[in-house]
Amino acid sequence: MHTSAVLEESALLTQHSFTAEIEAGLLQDCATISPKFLYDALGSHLFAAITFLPEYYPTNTEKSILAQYRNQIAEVVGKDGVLIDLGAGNCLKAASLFDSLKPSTYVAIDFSIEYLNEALNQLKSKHPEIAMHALGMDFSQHLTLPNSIPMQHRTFFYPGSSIGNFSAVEALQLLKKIKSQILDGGLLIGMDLMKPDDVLIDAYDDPLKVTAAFNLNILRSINNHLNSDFDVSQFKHVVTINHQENRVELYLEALDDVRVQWPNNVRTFKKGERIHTENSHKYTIESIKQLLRSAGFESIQIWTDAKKYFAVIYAK
Ligand code: AVJ
Repeated sequence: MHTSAVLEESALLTQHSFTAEIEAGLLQDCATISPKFLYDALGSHLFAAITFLPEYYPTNTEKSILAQYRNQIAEVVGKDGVLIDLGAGNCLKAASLFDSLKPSTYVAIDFSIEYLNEALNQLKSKHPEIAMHALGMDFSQHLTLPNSIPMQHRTFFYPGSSIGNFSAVEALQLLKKIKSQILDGGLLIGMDLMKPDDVLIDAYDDPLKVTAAFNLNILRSINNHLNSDFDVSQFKHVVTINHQENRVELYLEALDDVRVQWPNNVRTFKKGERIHTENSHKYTIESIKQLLRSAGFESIQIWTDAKKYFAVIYAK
């Protein structure tokens, strides 16, 4: 009861600020939309589809690292704890850890609460022994857990290199926030490593065009939030690699001159003009250690795959 009251309240607060946030981004010279708006109900399903693409190596690689080192990971995490899943999505990754980590409580947090509830209801019947909670929130803004979630023995699970969406400054802020909510537990996080450009381009511009659909869908998500009239067919998915910033960048490029309007405002895009929708930062073992140390983590353990495509880290 307490949890749902908290949820409704935060949903009201955020609804208002999203309009202003989206509008500000669209009106900048170089228009931007925050990647969190990729994850409406359809977007969450499209992202789930991406994770099944053979070209999208992060999910499969992370999965194989988690499987290969499950015993070592279970050892450092310990049993009977509270597993807090940041950006839980379809909850499949966390669920794959249940047998080895044996959590007593599972807290799934995601921006898209409808999608999360769908996923969690299925999981509940499979694991009646685990207390489960779904929280719909934008944890990059506030990471406040209900008082009913114990403080002891928390493991924050932040897989998939989702942290890669954030700039170095934002990532550090979020990691500090996570650290401040850990007493005797830790953080189990997945982070993507730097690799050849062609591998990155294949992963983010796949031949089936699932990622293109995922990226373009953000315009429909924005239409719903803002009451705007973006026409998806007037834009195309573009991927570039920024070597200075060590990241993949996603854009939507206007195929023609485009005029978009919403209550009280309008924005025109010239042919070729781009809207920036996502950054996906890539790390090195050294930059991972540096980032986690700056956030206050003292003990850092890293597992990786043979190709060194991806890293799973336990930090406390
Ligand atoms: C969920 C942020 C980790 O950056 O790889 C996948 C999102 N975007 N394909 C990523 C994404 C396009 C994904 N993260």
